[in-house]
Amino acid sequence: MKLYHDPNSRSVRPLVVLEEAGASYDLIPTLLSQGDHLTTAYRALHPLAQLPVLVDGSLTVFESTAICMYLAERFPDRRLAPPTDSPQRGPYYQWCTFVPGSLEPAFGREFQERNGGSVVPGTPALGAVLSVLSEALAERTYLLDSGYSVADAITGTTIALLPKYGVTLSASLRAYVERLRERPATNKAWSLSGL
Ligand SMILES: N[C@@H](CCC(=O)N[C@@H](CS)C(=O)NCC(=O)O)C(=O)O
Repeated sequence: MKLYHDPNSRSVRPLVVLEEAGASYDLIPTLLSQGDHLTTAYRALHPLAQLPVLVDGSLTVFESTAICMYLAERFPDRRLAPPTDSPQRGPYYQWCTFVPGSLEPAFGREFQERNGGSVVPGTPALGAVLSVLSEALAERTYLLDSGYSVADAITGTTIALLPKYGVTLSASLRAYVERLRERPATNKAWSLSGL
């Protein structure tokens, strides 16, 4: 299994999952700053020439959320997703897609507003999105009542990065990041990525 990785990119999310899964994998350094993603060989793996990409034998998967969810199914014994017949499955899908569906657009809005740009109608404010997470995590250890899942790898890694962009986290979100950092696998992946 190979993960194309830049420590300053969304590839940190599947790196956390690979570590949490105890998978054996090769990290293929692909530095955006060096243009490593712009080669013909890399474009053959990702049609938008973006990170991350996972190659598992003859299978290639892009989109960081999809890779994380794929890895949860690929290593079922590690219980990184609730069972398919669990009522937690709905909240699992909800939280796995909350970062790409709500948090990333809200961060984009924040960035546009800071630079005096116009906002895409219907995009929630970053503060509102972070409040939703903050309230959910004030009541539970991880996003799902059933325990840790790849939804936490996706969300926690994103939240942990936000202070680097000048975003202040609530006490609930800071405590969540520290709880995740106490997990040896997550800590290893984050440390490898300067988090
Ligand atoms: N929705 C995609 C977004 C991928 C993405 O924007 N990747 C960034 C790095 S975090 C990238 O490769 N940027 C370089 C570029 O677009 O040229 C995902 O989650 O994988």
